[in-house]
Amino acid sequence: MDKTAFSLEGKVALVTGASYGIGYAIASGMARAGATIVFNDIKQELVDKGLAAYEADGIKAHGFVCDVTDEAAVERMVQTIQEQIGGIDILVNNAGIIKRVPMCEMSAEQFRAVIDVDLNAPFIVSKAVIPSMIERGHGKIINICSMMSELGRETVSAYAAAKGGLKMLTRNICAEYGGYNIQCNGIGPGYIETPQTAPLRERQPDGSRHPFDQFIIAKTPAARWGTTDDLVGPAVFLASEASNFVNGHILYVDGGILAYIGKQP
Ligand code: NAP
Ligand code: GCO
Repeated sequence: MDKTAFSLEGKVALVTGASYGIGYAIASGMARAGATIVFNDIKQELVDKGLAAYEADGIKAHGFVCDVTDEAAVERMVQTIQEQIGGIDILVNNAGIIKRVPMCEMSAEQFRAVIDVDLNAPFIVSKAVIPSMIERGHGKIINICSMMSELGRETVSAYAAAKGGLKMLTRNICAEYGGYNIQCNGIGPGYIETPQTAPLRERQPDGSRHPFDQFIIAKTPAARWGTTDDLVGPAVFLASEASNFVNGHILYVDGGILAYIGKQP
């Protein structure tokens, strides 16, 4: 292996939902490794906010408004990227939503909305980029999975069903397209400090830590929440030639949560 194996120089990376949070950190890390960054978000304000943030970090990113659940819009975006920026070498399916509602109180419509963004959309976007990856003889797809790809918990039935499904979509893309030199892997973040998890970390009226926050610290051998930066090295590795024989794998980046039964009483 030569020292350029981790470089993303000359590669085009599309990171979905990457105006802020985990997607932003991963895209920025890939830019620092040499990639040209393309991202999308669902609203113009978010794309503008993302573009300003990338610029402030010295990164020239390309932003598109696109709802990843809209197949025709995704196909148009991918076509435009290919014509104006170049073939997509790396796809990160990052855009995601969560609804924390006890299962018996959740409507089928709410359930479907989560499945649509967290599972159907990675299928839609992957399907839009794979033909050109096959044509160009290589491709990297990284699906952002979750602890909930392996574990359940109260109130997140739709999210867990979607992220468990995403783990299997990852393996199926590997199975179906590995022969074309396409590697499809997942990253399973532990509990990461982002706006998505902010409600679980809110301070209590008396100033104490949220009970869920305390629970996560006790359940994580690293005894802390993850940061978006913790995900950058694993993402760059899975996007680079250093991982060319890693396929269909879910890399959990969780400070050890999945290895641990929890703090003894
Ligand atoms: P986030 O802060 O909520 O960011 C997700 C991004 O996706 C937002 O910019 C969001 O836009 C965008 N998005 C939502 N629906 C979309 C759609 N239909 N089309 C295009 N973009 C859309 O979440 P995050 O915490 O950074 O999480 C990113 C990914 O990591 C998600 O897949 C999440 O499930 C996963 N994850 C997060 C954690 C964690 O602890 N934070 C752990 C494991 C996995 P809006 O702001 O408009 O919704
Ligand atoms: C929740 C959280 C999680 C995390 C993450 C864990 O309510 O339990 O939001 O689902 O976001 O996906 O890996």
